Amino acid sequence: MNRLAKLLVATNNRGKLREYAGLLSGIPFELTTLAEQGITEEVEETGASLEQNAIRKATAYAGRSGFITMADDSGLEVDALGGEPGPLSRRYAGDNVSDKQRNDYLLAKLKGVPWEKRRARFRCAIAVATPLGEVKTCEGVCEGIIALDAKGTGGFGYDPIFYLPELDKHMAELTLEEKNRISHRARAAKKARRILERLSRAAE
Ligand code: ITT
Repeated sequence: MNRLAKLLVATNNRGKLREYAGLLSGIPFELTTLAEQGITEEVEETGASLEQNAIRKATAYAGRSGFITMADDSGLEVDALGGEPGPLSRRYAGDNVSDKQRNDYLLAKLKGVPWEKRRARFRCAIAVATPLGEVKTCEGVCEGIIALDAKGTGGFGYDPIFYLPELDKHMAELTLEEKNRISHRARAAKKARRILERLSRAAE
């Protein structure tokens, strides 16, 4: 039997890695990580959009590793803040702050904003790049509401303050499997799976 080609899942975020291990199960690649490959360089997220940042990360790490590489850039868009923090989601509230501090900052910004004006969405842009520079992208969105306070210990990032009306739960109250059924990343990964299957067939 042929050995499976490797797919580098290029993220330094452990929460994302845990999710991708489930979301990509059964794909025709063996998953590897930046840590496993000993790659420590960070790629700056200087693009104007999530998609541009995902492309920057995927192409840089594919060139560096020699493996087909997948990267995602994700963000939270809050309607009452004109779509902020968006692509700036990681540095919102400043560098080197904890997820909790970022969540507190966002809740403070929305202080006094009534429930019906707290609509928001998570967006995940995935880019899949080959070492030769070919790149494909896809996207997934998950709609919700910024809650009045934080709840739950699952997930990561903004999950504790993101309320899902259909489930009557905050994202951080979901198990990994539940989040992987409905999240922005799950929706994008479903499309990425098709891109990866095509790449695998083309390499046969
Ligand atoms: P990599 O670039 O290494 O993948 P990152 O943590 O920098 O990891 P992003 O730039 O995509 O990832 O994330 C921007 C911010 O959005 C960051 O604060 C994350 O914690 C948050 N975020 C991303 N995905 C999320 C999710 O599924 N749930 C909650 N918050 C999320």
